[in-house]
Amino acid sequence: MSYIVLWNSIAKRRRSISDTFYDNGLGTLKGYLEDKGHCVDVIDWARDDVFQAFSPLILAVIIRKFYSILMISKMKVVRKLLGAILLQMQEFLSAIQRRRLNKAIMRFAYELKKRQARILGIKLWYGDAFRNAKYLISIIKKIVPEIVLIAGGYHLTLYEEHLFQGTDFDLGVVGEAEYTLEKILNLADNYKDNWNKDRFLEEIISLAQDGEIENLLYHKNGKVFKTFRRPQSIRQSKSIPHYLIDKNKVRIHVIVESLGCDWGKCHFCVHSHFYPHYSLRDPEELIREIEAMLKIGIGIFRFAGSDTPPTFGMHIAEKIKERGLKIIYGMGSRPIKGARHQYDKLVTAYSTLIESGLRSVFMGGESGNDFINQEVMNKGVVFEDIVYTVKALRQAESKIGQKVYLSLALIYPAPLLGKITLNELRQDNIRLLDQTFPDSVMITPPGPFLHTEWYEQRDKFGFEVDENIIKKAMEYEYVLYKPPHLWPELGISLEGRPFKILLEECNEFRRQVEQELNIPTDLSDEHFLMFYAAGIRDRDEILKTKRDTMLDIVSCDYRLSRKIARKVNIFSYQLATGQRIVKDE
Ligand code: B12
Ligand code: SF4
Repeated sequence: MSYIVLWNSIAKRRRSISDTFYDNGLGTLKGYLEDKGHCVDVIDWARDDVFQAFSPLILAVIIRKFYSILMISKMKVVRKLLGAILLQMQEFLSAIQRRRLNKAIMRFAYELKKRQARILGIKLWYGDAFRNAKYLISIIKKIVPEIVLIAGGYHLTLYEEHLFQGTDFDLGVVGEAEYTLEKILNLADNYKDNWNKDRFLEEIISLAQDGEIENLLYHKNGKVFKTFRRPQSIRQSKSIPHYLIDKNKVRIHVIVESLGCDWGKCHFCVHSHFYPHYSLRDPEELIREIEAMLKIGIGIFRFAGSDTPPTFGMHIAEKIKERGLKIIYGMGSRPIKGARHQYDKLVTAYSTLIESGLRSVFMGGESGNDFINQEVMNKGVVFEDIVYTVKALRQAESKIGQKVYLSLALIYPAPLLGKITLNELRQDNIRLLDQTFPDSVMITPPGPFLHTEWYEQRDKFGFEVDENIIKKAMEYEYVLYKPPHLWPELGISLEGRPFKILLEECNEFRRQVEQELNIPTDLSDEHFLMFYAAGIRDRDEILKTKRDTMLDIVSCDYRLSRKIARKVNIFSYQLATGQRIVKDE
């Protein structure tokens, strides 16, 4: 039996109210490795109390007050003055957060030394979280150099060998890591009483060279190597995550019902790189996992798949109903090609899903223009498909008499290839929103990410990117609320417009959607799931809560987000156990 510590990298401030969900990836690794007899500690700082502890509450409350005045003030001078003061205060807050986070990292390194940890796995996320992970490993190299450092998670799977440039990781594991970590820990069993990091690493590398360890990234003689990627297969074999219930995490379990995407060809998307094949989980297995979560007091779920096709979802929903399980959940649902011709079938599928607990849906629409969706996005669906899929969802909603919250995602602006104007694209998007009237629109600016067609064929799509774009993108902190002129330069331009202009165009469209169409923006299906559980269900309340939680994020006074999380936890517990009172664990 070997011991591994898994640490979740975090940014020094929250990015969203859903940041504190249980991390199912780390939970899965813990579940799998513990079932194999190893010992796993998950250290996850993405918790309500930890985020708050990084920011002095008094300062955060003052910042919040100033922002709320700024939001309603009509006088230009007052706005300018407040803007300048807030900028200084944010910088001061940032410096304090940095100091506190660095101190916590230092304490963590000493704790690892005390525990005599030999293997540390780090789950990487983009931006500030990645910078913090790099700081942690630089400290560990000084304080406990005998620890083997292993990187993993989506950020590593996307950037692979690029992550070894400028970081000191010993190893990386791409994609599903349970099987690779198991091999590494089995090997560590032989070094229990005679730990020797160099010899241990040499043995791993030699096994990797013999093709015995899959999904591994390692370096030798200054070069980075990748081993064969194990095809994922989750039909029967995904482990049930092990969680330690903690009142500072949100009682929502992200459940793997599928991995990858059944389409997988959108030109802007990286998912087929994360998961090269599309695989579905056996609904019976899912039910087993749902029942295990209900036993520990979790009754709210989010399906992890990029897309849960309604027909597959219906099988799961039927099983949930058969077993009489009382849960609520959210999921991703791709618009259906030819939705108009299978309309009745779709209404039936969505109705069954709603009856079994579906309350929120994320749908990628991308745009309301067919040329853009086909030639630029390669979305595989057109305007009519999106409209009829949403209609079917809405009809199912009224048939069952239960509201489902829909987040529709659009990319704006987009490469136009000289075929249409930006104004035409915007008009078509508005037409789409008029006909679908989603509960929220998630609007993102275009980005040519590594491993996407937009990146591979950047000239064709009109993108220009700096030479060191990969390094920059890995650390770039995407902060929605910051005015575009304060964003650091990213080194991307589209059809001659630099990224800051793209951000301004994107913000301008957001304003139009909010003010002219009166549709909230940037609320995802996870937000709606939380709001629903916390009793925030009607439009006005949702709009108000969106504004107020945005103030939480901007000011780092997270009291409202924490209050919502507490309500979600009570709801989730009551749903799972049928008991009315929740204990404060
Ligand atoms: C559900 C979801 C969420 C949920 C829950 C996340 C969770 N894992 O608990 C919520 C809403 C909270 C969320 C938040 C965020 N998410 Co999210 N999320 C997803 C989604 C839809 C599914 C993730 C999932 O459950 N996968 C299945 C699990 C089992 O996989 P996994 O966590 O990756 O774990 C496996 C491997 O990665 C690996 N592994 C995991 N950890 C470690 C650690 C080590 C040491 C090793 C070796 C291996 C390893 O082994 C695991 C088991 O097989 C994906 C998109 C998609 N469809 O895949 C986006 C996605 C992962 N999210 C993304 C992002 C950016 C975020 C945020 C940073 C967004 C933000 N707020 O700014 C936050 C970060 C949250 C945090 N803790 O800091 C990106 C990641 C892109 C990138 N370059 O990193 C994705 C890919 C979406 C996208 N934009 O394309 N997310
Ligand atoms: S954007 Fe969605 S539908 Fe398109 S390939 Fe990615 S996950 Fe699949």
